[in-house]
Amino acid sequence: KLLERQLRHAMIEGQFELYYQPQVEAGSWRILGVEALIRWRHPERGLIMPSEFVPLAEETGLIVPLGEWVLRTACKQAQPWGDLRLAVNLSATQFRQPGLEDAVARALAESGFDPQRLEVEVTETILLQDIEASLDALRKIKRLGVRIAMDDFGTGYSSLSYLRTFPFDKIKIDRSFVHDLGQTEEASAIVRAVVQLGRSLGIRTSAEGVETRTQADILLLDGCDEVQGYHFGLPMSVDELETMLLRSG
Ligand code: G
Ligand code: G
Ligand code: MN
Ligand code: NA
Repeated sequence: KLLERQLRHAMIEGQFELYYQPQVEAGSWRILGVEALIRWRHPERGLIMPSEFVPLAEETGLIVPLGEWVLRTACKQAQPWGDLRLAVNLSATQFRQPGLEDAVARALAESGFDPQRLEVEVTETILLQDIEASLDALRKIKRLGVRIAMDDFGTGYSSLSYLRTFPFDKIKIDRSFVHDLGQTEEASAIVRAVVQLGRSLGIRTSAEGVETRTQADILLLDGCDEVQGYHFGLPMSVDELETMLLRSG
């Protein structure tokens, strides 16, 4: 209850910030885009990570207005970043609320952001609720020209049929598989299988949580299209990202 009150207060006071983590093309190691990740700049406690407040924001429904703030802010901030793509995380709770596609459309319109540059990341938890409603919302978002990525792939009950049913453009292989690359042959076999699956369905594959050069090299050999992780860049503030973009030309 206390945390919930603090969350509401934080929204009114504008204590939330977005950090951005690079998403990189395998092989060329060029930055293709960034993923927006929310942070809470608490006046006393400092920077608070999403694991400490996003679950409560989801339970209380606060994630709906907060998620709209994320969409609007990310589109506005990323607008001047050339043709960099922008990935934004959406919670299952946001799909339970009608009008998610309108919120996406408004964020795009307000900032004049090219819909082709936007990608929304969803986890399979959206599939555990009203599938028809989620599918309808995803289709409407896709009709705006926005891409859809399946986040944390392989962690839950991911049924292969969902890949056929839902209009995913990208699969993000969960970092638990990436962690074991170079240590177990099975991890690489799983990555290759997901890449093959993606290719036969026309879906790009990305790997999360890449922390070493060895992991990156194996992912390239296994055929992953994109990589993301501390090895290529931490989530960073707008200032840090813009400095990095200037340096890399
Ligand atoms: O860096 P990291 O600790 O930022 O993120 C932890 C988790 O919080 C990730 O699973 C991520 O998907 C989630 N998360 C980060 N930012 C957002 C956001 O803006 N909206 C939602 N719904 N989840 C987010
Ligand atoms: O939306 P998602 O759950 O994928 O959010 C990404 C999360 O992964 C964020 O918490 C981010 O800080 C974290 N992350 C990003 N790169 C790495 C990495 O290389 N290693 C680990 N362990 N976590 C990472
Ligand atoms: Mn994500
Ligand atoms: Na993820």
